[in-house]
Amino acid sequence: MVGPPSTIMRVTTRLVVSIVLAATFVSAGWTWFQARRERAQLLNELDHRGSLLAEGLREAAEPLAKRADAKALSRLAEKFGHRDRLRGVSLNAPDGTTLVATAGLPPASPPPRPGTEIDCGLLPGRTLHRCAAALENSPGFLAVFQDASHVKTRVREVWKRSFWRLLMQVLLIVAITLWIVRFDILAPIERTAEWMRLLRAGEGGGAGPPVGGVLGPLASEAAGLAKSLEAARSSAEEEARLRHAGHAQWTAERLKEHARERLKGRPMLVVANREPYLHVKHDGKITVLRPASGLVSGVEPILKACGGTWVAHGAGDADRETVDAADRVRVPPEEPRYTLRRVWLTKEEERGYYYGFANEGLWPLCHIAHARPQFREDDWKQYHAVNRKFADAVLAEIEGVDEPCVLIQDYHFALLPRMIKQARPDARVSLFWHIPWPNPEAFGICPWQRDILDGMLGADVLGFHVQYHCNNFLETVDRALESRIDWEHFAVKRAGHSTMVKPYPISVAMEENAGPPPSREALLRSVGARGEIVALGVDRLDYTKGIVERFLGIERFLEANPGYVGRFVFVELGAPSRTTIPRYKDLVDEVQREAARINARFATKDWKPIVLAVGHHERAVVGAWYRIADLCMVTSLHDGMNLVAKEYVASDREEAGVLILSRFTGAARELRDALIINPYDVERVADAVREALEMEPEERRRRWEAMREAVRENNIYRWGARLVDDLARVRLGGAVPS
Ligand code: ADQ
Repeated sequence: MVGPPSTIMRVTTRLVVSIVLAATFVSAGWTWFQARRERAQLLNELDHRGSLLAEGLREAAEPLAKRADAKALSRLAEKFGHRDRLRGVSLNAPDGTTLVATAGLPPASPPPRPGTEIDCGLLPGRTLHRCAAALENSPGFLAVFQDASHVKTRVREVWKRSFWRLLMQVLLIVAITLWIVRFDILAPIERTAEWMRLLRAGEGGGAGPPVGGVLGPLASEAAGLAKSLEAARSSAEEEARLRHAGHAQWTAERLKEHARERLKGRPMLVVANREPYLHVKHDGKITVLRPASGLVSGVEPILKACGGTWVAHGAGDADRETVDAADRVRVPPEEPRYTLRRVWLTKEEERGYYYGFANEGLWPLCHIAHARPQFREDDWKQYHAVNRKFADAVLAEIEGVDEPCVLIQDYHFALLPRMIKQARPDARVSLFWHIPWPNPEAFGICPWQRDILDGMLGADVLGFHVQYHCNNFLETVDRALESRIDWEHFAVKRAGHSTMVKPYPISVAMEENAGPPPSREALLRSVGARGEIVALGVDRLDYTKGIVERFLGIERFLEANPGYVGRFVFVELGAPSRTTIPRYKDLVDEVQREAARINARFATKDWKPIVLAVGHHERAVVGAWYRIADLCMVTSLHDGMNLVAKEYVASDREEAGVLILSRFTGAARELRDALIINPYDVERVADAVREALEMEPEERRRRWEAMREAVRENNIYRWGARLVDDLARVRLGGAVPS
């Protein structure tokens, strides 16, 4: 236990003394006021009663003055003044000398003040109250005396009552203050100190400090601090482990350091259609969504290290409510390190630029998946206009920044590199193309191919996932534009400006120490699936992902291997995507129709072979499925890289899993120990499923470890580091591309 800190006790004492002083001051003031009121009221009563008596006695007593008949005066006084407080009556000469008086009265009494008919008041220094009334037919005056000792007593009582009340209040205040300090401040501080001690010793801390209430805000800050500390510690441990193992593996920390050193602290600017944090409304509250994206995990560490800005389309329904006047918001929300600058698009712009030219034009153009690209003049205009809009936002953000670094992402922004470079020749600009690049004949059908190539060649560094896509790009440029291709260094020289074209295979981070494995039964139950062998598919519902081809392979597998009916289940986590485009809507129907047809063929009373779980699942849920699936199937017809394949391999599983992987993915070039298939070859897909399920455990383990080693070596942080390196190496000062 930690002893009560003396500072807190000092503060508490000060607090108590201040409260007591304040209470005493207020109470004394109030009592003084009450005592005065009480005294005035009692004197008033005496005045009133004395005046009545003096009035009543004056006429009858006047003759007694001449006779000096004290006895008669006493009788008279008793008759009139049979009252509690009456002490006596006197008749006095004009100078105050008593002529005749009842017993026990002073020998003289001051004459009434001139101008008063009946003069009442306390006699100075006495506990006597006197009312004097001038006689009517002779000089002199009549005085009525009353006992006023009760006035003092009552006033004293008021003060005494007040004192006891104050004392009770003070005791209560002290007790309550001590109670609050002890249980609401000292106890949580003691618990937090103990929690911090354990944290420091590396023995706990995970759940955050065990306090709430008034210290709640402090607690959540401490929890954030603890999280950072733990992350730093585990990263340092990881570094130490790798150093010990002689590895030079890339980690988020290492990438941060590397970026800081290579970019010499220059801020970085990332442009992507997708934002790293979306603000959305959920149950009337604004929450933050982090999209599952390889791009975000690769680029964010660089921004966290160097600071800078991420420019993206603000697509969350509460995005506008969370930005400042310049459309900026600091992120990550829990520990702001860089700025997210949101660009707003109208419905027409989104339709033309995003759904139209990017996803109905460029997407099918670059993927060989037998979907006809749609090229509409209007879409192209919107694409151009939105690229201009983003260029303006980027230029505003880098104004005044010396040699800024701009990392542009994907096929949504083919025109952006040139727009930026023309306005800012001193900027280092890269464009990373996340999807494949087809051969020159295929790309040549695009009516605006020259504008697109020209826009892209504004970049200093141009990246694709694999060398094959780089080669296709260089050949396309060779055919379509006047330029010089340097095949030795993979660069395009045009009008004095050079663009380096290189492969940067994107990747994921390895999942380490993910905790106890999830419950297989609970996961299967959550989607209404049954089966002792689980195969998994995770995709955006996109026609390039070969989902229907996968189903056909499963159908053939069950046909050829009936022993697996009732035992094997395939679960597809399919996220609806671009659903306003007819081809995508048709695909959802087709996928559902095919699953229903195959299920109808093989289903038993309580089992079916294909379970569709359509929806965008939480990252943690997808991760849990990776950990329990015996087999993961990636059957893309064409795919730049495919991160699902790598995510499965990177997952923290107890048992080795098997990956079936399309040869038309970029990932197939690295994960050579997967079962590589051609998704159009239904027989081979079916064979691969059987081969996966019947593979010798040793072989399975060997392949699994080899694939993990490949992902560990080439992880997402390495991807980011290589991009940063090449951007930092760019020699500025060449001719400005015009
Ligand atoms: P995508 O075509 O989106 O990416 P992919 O690389 O497989 O394809 O990445 C998909 C991501 O979305 C993965 O992180 C996956 O976990 C997640 N995801 C898929 N289905 C999901 C679901 N139902 N619920 C939740 N999350 C889901 C493009 C290119 C790829 C390239 C990447 C990165 O088409 O070739 O690999 O960019 O460069």
